[in-house]
Amino acid sequence: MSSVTSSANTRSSNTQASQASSALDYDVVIVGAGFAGLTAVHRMRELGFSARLYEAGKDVGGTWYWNRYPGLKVDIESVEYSLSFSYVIEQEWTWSERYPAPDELCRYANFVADRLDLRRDIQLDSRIDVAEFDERANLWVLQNSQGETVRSRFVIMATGMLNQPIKPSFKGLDSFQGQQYHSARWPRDGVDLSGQRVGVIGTGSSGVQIISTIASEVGHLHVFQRTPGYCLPLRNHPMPEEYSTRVKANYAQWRAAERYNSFGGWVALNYEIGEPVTGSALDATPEELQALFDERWKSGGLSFYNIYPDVYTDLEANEILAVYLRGKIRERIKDPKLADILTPKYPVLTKRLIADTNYYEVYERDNVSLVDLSEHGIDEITPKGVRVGDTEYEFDALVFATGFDALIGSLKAMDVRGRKGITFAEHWEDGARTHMGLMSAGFPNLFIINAAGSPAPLFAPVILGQEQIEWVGRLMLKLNERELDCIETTSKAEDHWGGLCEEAVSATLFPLTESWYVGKNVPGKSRTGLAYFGGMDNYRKFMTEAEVSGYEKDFVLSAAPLAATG
Ligand code: NA7
Repeated sequence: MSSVTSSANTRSSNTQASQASSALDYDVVIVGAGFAGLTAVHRMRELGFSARLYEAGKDVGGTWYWNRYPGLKVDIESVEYSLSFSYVIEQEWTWSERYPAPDELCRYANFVADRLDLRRDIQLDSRIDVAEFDERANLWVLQNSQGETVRSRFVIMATGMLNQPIKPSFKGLDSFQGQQYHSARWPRDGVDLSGQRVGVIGTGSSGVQIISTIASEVGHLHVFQRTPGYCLPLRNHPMPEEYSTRVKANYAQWRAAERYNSFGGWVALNYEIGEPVTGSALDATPEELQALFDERWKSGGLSFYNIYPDVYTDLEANEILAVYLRGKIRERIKDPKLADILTPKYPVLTKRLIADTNYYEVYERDNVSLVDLSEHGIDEITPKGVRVGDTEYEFDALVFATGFDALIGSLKAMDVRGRKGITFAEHWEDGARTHMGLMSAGFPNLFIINAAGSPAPLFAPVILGQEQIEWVGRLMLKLNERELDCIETTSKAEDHWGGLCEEAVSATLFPLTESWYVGKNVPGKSRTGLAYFGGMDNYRKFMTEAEVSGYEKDFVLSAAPLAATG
């Protein structure tokens, strides 16, 4: 184990070109090499902090390193779903498709790591097994899967909001004798499903993309659907050169539009920057509604998120859009009985929209069957397959597209011990507790990116992560300027933030639907403090207020003398 000499070394290293006390001591350890992690390495380096990033995967890319299922496409345009802090990256990288696939996203992450020379501060294939706060030394002591121990003053958890896959605890789950796959942990070398009898459980974004892609390859496919989604065409295709050139020439304008759009993305509407929609759906004329909806339908992807604000808060307004989209779904399904089962009834947008490619058309195939679980769920997984009521469906392979323990799962699964050895699993036992989705009480100098308590579910995580990391960087500089060692939030601040989160989500229609947005996809999971649904503008105000007030409210700053350890 390395020893730490004094706080002064780490405190001043941003002005003295990274004077970490030994090769294994850093101002900041960053966990996770997704877009947020890469951003953090770059930013910390710009500010003069010594940083080391640890990544469990063998390559950079984060979510897109792990998520490799067939047909995966990100449903946000590639020109938007990309990092905006580097002009060089923006100009030198050209996307090949309107919507990126994981391979291209990983190539992009590699390009960023190489072009910005980030690799020398990144350690791949290295999982952080334990992170423990040393209360005597005001330092984090972290152990990685290679058996190394490193000490850092700060920790940035860039571990992603949709990273901890879940499988429902079906009776007999382990008895199945065929192959089992989870959408989020697809074998990197792919799976040959040709001619096989395959069952897919789950029809969220992952299930829909998998089903549409494997239907033509498998012998027979059974789709187990509990709740149908609102699927609308992604309309992916090769990137038009003219569009790419135009965006690059005006990237600052595009980025500003993204940032200040309430959803942080989805600004492209038929390849133009769309204006945010204001006013009420209830005040619009039928002609205005039709024109707006048709324009979005033609544009594809998730452009329907840019809609009258009251669609999110008022059932009557919501129903106007829901009726339109249900009609579009029914137009795509020939069999009216099938259309009944595949058409969603819940308020639109309260579960994530699904951008599909020929999904409903798949059900015209003779080798695809839909099993409706809305009245009667799966009773058990058997050695041969899946039993629903009296029917046993036999499979060679089962695909679980059953989602994630969103927003809190990654940190709860890690052995991160704050003050008094308390872990996130313990601290968040009854629900997520954060202040502004950035810090948790009892975890000093540890920052959480794009996770619990933040607006991440409804705002582009790439942009949010960047803004959070910039906020954290400025905070670290301020601590140094004021010769302080430590910042932490309080239980009272967490209560207050949890209350604000609850107030914001209660003002919307989201709680009416069982989705990961509100934690209802995991039995017993609380929605308290899970995410901030009050809008990015308001979230920014909280971040700014904290900063301009010198972190006096809702944080505790300290300059405790450090005891030498090691
Ligand atoms: P989602 O959107 O959480 O979808 C999970 C799916 O799994 C959904 O259709 C669930 O049905 C279904 N599910 C979960 N448990 C069961 C059980 N017990 N029985 C049957 N079906 C079940 O995860 P995805 O991976 O598709 O997408 C996650 C996000 O990634 C997505 O929103 C985008 O942001 C990208 P339910 O709807 O709960 O009835």
